[in-house]
Amino acid sequence: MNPAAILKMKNKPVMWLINVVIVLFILIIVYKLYQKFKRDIKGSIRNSQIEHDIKDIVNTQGSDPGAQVTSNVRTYNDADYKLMAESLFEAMDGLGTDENSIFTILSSLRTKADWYALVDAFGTRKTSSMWSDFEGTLTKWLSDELSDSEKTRVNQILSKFGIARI
Ligand SMILES: [Ca+2]
Repeated sequence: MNPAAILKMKNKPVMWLINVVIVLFILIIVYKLYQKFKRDIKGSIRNSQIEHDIKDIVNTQGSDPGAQVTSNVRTYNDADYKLMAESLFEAMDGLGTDENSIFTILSSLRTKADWYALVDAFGTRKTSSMWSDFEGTLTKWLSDELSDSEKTRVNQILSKFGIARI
């Protein structure tokens, strides 16, 4: 056997291992992308349901815009804040941002207590994106997702409750 042939045989397991690693790597990427795709589809279905529910909440409970509500009173129930928080998260998590949903939800708040209840319901959330491990409160999420002019708009909405800027 000539030296070149021996070298070739010696290199074979190494090449084989490299190939296995490459194939595994590709499989992991494909699996990750598939998971993300599945999550996005589920998210958008849930999103439209939530949007519908939010409209219901706003329509049924927002029927008396002239009513003067004290700032320390929550004007929604816990399930509503949860739904709003979920909807805000869906609007911000992943690629892009659904600014209109954000403005709609924030505009539906009526008191300072509503805002704090929403912040509580949101808690601290971690992005589901595989490219980032961003984590934060509602305020942190909003200031991360929105442009300067959008932040100004949010601050205008929140300023009527005397809430510090996001
Ligand atoms: Ca986003």
